[in-house]
Amino acid sequence: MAIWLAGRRGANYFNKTLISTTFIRSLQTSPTVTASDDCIGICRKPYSMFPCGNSSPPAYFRSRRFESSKAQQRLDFSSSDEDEEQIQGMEFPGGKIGFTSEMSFIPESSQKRVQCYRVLDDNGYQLSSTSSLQHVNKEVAMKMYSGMVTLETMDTVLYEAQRQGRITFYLTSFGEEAINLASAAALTSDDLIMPQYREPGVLWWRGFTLQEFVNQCFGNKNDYGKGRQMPIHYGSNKLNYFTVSSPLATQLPQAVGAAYSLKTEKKDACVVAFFGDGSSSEGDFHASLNFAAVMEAPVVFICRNNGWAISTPTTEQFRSDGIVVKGHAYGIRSIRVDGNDALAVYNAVRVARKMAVTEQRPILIEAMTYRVSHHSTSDDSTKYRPVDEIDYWKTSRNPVSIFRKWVERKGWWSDEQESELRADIRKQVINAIQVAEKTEKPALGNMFSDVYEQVPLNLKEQERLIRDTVKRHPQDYPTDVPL
Ligand SMILES: Cc1ncc(C[n+]2csc(CCOP(=O)(O)OP(=O)(O)O)c2C)c(N)n1
Ligand SMILES: [Mg+2]
Repeated sequence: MAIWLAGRRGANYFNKTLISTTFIRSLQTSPTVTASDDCIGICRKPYSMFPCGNSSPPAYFRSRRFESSKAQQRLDFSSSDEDEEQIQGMEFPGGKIGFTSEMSFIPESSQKRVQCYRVLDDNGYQLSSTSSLQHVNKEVAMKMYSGMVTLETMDTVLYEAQRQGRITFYLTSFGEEAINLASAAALTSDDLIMPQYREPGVLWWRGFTLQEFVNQCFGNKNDYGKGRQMPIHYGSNKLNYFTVSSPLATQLPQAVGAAYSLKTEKKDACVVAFFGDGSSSEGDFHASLNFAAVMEAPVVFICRNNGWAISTPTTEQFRSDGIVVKGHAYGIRSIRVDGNDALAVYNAVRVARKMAVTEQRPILIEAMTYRVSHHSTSDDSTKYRPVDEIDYWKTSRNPVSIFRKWVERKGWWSDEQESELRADIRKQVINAIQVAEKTEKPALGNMFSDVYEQVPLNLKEQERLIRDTVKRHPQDYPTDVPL
């Protein structure tokens, strides 16, 4: 459990350097290689990719991408202190590469792990070296904090509701409240969100009401998905939040496509795709990173590395230093942040968003955190991980408490306000449950609509069968689902 151990090592483990220095540069910004002097019409150099040793490809080789951007820079082939042999590089497909007589394999991993950007320590004290950064103002900070408390409270009440048999399934975001709310705060409402499923706080930030969340979980007629999805599969066209989809990582290639579309339309917005460490094992993740890099799509990938994919720990998921190094491999500027530090997440997402939009390039953020809850109501995580590990993250590294200490120290929050807020939200969620429970379900016919313009014969047949069955066994059919 590398993440857990790292956490135990305490604050010193985390880097204190400024964000601007910690984005892993995907591309060097050295000037492009110029045409060789000895070119006399036919290039004498072997393996020269292009006639005349010209570094720029002829017209038929050039990309047909929408538009080249600042992101499109060529890699420098050598550094100044390397030997003569190295300097005599040659053109290969993809650019000039230096030679070396030393046979050395690139090691499978670097000796030092990529450091983690943070602003606050575990006691909510701001690290001195981060003072030059502009932090959130009072209004934004208090909305972030209220959102974190709302998410925590909604999760507690709806989890209980599932245990009471009132809803079929639930999944909490305990331990990941900072990633949810701080990333949401750093974006604009025009940015499109492609969620995985543990990011409802982003939707709350944009104005999704507690009643809307609860309607979805109850699958009543006011659920935008018309009761056709499992609970927690939220979505909102109005709020630019794509509907959660159960198959992991499918949102990632869609995010790149949507981002490319924003690029062609010259929109002042980006796509923000959330995913877990487990999703990074899907082929879709790799295809998406490569696709985004090559197409220079304005997409911010935010990986919530919470240490677990249900019962699979990250140590069984990959051998690399987490997710952040994969960005580098695909040519994407990347950063690792402390996902339990709301200010670090806010700063990193804000800068990432700006780079994605103004430079038209993808950015990858790996937010280190821990899934404090069981994976979902279908899981019991004490069967595969020690309870004291869970408790450690719940108490010593709780993102809500860390941020609360910071806002309290600023004089923006008090114990009275805290208890008032928690009681008020609990009341609101319980009230929303009562309303949602009384609201009738979507009519039966909705099961067969909205996918095909012309309902195909097999679906028509299925609808006929179910209606016949209901007629024959009305006592088995729920009374709150209109026919
Ligand atoms: C393609 C696919 N494979 C497997 C699953 C089953 N599954 C659902 S959630 C999950 C774990 C995902 O872990 P991670 O991406 O780390 O997200 P987390 O739950 O930790 O937030 C798995 C394996 C799925 N939904 N889709
Ligand atoms: Mg995970």
